[in-house]
Amino acid sequence: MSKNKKVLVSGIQPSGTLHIGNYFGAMKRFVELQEEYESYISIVNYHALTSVLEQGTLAENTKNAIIDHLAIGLKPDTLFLQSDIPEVTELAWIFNNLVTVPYLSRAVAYKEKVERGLEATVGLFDYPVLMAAYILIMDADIVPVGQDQKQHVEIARDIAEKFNNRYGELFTLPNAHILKDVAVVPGIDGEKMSKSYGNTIPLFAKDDEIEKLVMKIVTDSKGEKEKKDPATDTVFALHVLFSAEELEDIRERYKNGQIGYKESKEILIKNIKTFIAPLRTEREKIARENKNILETIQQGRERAQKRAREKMKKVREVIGITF
Ligand code: AQP
Repeated sequence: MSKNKKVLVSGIQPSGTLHIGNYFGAMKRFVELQEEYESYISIVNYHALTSVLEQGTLAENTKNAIIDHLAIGLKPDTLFLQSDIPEVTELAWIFNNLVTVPYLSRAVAYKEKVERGLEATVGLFDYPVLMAAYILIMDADIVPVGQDQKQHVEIARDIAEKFNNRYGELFTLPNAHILKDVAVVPGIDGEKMSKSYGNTIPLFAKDDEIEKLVMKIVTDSKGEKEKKDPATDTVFALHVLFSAEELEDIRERYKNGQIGYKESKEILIKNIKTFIAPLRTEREKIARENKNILETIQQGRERAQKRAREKMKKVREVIGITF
């Protein structure tokens, strides 16, 4: 890869079945930008440990997440597991000594997860520091994420500045890369779609699952002939992602009271099925042909390890661990 390319770094937690929010919010851009940027995409299994404690589940989710990324067209040499780069957890410990508890207490995602019932472990609290270590060790210029991760990228930037001020310019300051239209994809309950909220449409859902889930999307109680507001309707928010060609027509029909939610959902089902079918076929093929999925991403692992090791050597020197 060319030295002149800017560096793109991002990741996905194997904390459940990946969904269309993960895809439009982040994964799609990994694929779209992988030639333009020198890209490093990781399945962040140590992050997932903050919410998934069953051994079998974490391993299975991790394997599935690798296959999912290959199925959407990500190149295998771009992909690796976070746990293959132990330097990330090492760097997180160093950063732990730069950030304060009051500063990290401002992290919104931590508060939300605890409010939703996740145990308030030190790991969950420290999640943004581990994320900063991963982003900074790879010297990321841009980090494509959904809106919910914006604050975490800002924390990474703050940590980089603090480190550079204390020890000299070593880390690149990263920027979050967020697209307005897909910043927060809503789930079937209208809240942010999230693996742990039970409100997702899986990225590789089967047809009958798509039908059931879309029919469950919560709407207001307006009748077929009543005027509806596309800006506040979850079904319409998903049309924006899947129904490009019909979008303006559907928008007008909403405003003029010419479409009921049932018909709107039926159109959405048709379009989601059309979108997912080829991805599902590709996924099945990859799962069939790549019996050892870790071998498939070996190059990605080696590429990322080399980069992280070089950076970490410099970090140890400037902080006085090696001399
Ligand atoms: N609903 C969403 N809309 C837009 N982007 C989203 N992302 C997640 N949900 C949406 C983006 O997907 C990337 C990977 O997310 P993650 O797995 O690292 O963690 P997350 O943001 O916490 O995702 P979930 O699905 O909500 O997982 P759980 O329930 O385990 O916490 C990120 O770029 C994220 O912004």
